[in-house]
Amino acid sequence: MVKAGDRIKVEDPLISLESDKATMEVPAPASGTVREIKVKVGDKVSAGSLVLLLDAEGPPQVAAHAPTPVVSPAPAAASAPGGVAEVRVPDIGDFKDIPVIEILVKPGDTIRAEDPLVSLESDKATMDVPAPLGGVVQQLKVKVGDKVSEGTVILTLRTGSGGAQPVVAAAVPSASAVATAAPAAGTAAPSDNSSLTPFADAYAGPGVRKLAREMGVDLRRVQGSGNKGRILKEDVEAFAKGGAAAQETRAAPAAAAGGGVGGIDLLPWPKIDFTKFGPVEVKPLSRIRKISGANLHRNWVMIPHVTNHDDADITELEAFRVQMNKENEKNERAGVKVSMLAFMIKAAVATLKKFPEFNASLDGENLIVKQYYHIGFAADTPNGLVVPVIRDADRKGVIEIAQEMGDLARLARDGKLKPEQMQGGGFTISSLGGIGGIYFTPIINAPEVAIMGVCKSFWKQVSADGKTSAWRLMLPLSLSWDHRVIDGASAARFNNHFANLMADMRRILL
Ligand code: CAO
Repeated sequence: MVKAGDRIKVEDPLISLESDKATMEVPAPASGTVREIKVKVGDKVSAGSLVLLLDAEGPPQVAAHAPTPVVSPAPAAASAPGGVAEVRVPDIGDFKDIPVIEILVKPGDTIRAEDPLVSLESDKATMDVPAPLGGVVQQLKVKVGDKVSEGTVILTLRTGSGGAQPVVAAAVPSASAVATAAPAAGTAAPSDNSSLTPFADAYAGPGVRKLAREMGVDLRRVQGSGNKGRILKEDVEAFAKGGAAAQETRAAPAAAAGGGVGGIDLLPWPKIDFTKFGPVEVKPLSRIRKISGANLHRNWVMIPHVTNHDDADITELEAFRVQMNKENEKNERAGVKVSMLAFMIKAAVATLKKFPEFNASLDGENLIVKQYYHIGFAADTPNGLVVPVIRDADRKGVIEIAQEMGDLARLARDGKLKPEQMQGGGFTISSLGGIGGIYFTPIINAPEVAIMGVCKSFWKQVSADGKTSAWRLMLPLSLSWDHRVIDGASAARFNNHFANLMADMRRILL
């Protein structure tokens, strides 16, 4: 990455090494001018091999540097650096058919050599494919979810006039040359911003970004302690352990007087060798679970949740539903099973119309109140939780919703949901009704501000006058809401209204 005569600074990357598992950069131990390079591409090196001679400015800050694994493939080759170049997946070792998990650029973007273009994720590593040269992105040839191997064309790049010269190797990665990648909001799914990296201006390598993604850390809030503010693994770990406060303290000591503001001061996670106590099996988390885990963690920590529990009397509605499903078996709707959840989606839409602040998102000091009614429902799949979205549920009937829900739940279980089928939700229902339980505290699916959890209906003896009573079928409701946006009184009214609609769906017509 450097040549004789280059002036470099401490920690600037000098050479890249690649083992069968990872690519590593060897950083400069001191600032100075490169006198002579002692290795060439293809040479094999080990700890202690002489890499180059440096006329150092001042004493080296560290005598020898361990290589920093960055798990990043070498730059891809471009076929026509003068006009339109095809950028292909470079040699990525033994990996084949690796899914594209993020597209970090879009047509029209001006990019520089080494800017990351797409992220790939195998079960072993996350890799960014960097631009082999600068130019303007002309056309994307892959999309999120596509599987790629060495040689697959990722995009075409216009490299004509305007500073789009082919670049040798970037000697010093610039702050924008290393973008970050973090999953988008949404309880379980890459959602609205799945096509663009949300933290494009954070300066961190792919390994660090992967760690940040797994730990649910927003890299934009992390102060890098490396060269030129580069974010290191330790910075992410410190931030996740409550270092946010410590980090922000460094920037503004006065703000820290209260202690822990902006971060959580917690003990480090216990590291235990469980084999000391008995046999164990190590099972890597699925991709969905890792992404949903990071999102759920953020939502749980960042949103002041309150959950209100209530019951809806669904005695008549359940009788109607059972009767309707029986009739449907004999008519043109045979095969369409209408579930209680489909009715709940209609009741939710009508309730959101009455309480619009529940169909909203916080954006700084503004509340974005949605005028559309896209309702997500949590679906349990073998790989983890996903949240498909029924769009425009206000314009659909119960049967249509039931049908669509069935299709989406099937796609979810088969792992075939498209990102757009999990985007845009304004409110989510999480039903454990088919399984059991009475109440639970669902975690809000940010950037939404409320979620309705539902458990298994149960028979309860109810008295309206304290003298007589009757057995009624009750549906237990658990509404979690964001206390920054909603108050307890509104939440109680929301549940009340929802329950009244479930008790008598005719009220929706009023
Ligand atoms: N009370 C009692 N029984 C209920 C019920 C309720 N609230 N809701 C559904 N049931 C019953 C149905 O009547 C049906 O019984 P039969 O098989 O005897 O007809 C059975 O449960 C299955 O219901 P369904 O097929 O209609 O499915 P559903 O609409 O309840 O749920 C789906 C569909 C995709 C939401 C569900 O399969 C699922 O994945 N649920 C889990 C969601 C989840 O994990 N949430 C937790 C998120 S927090 O980690």
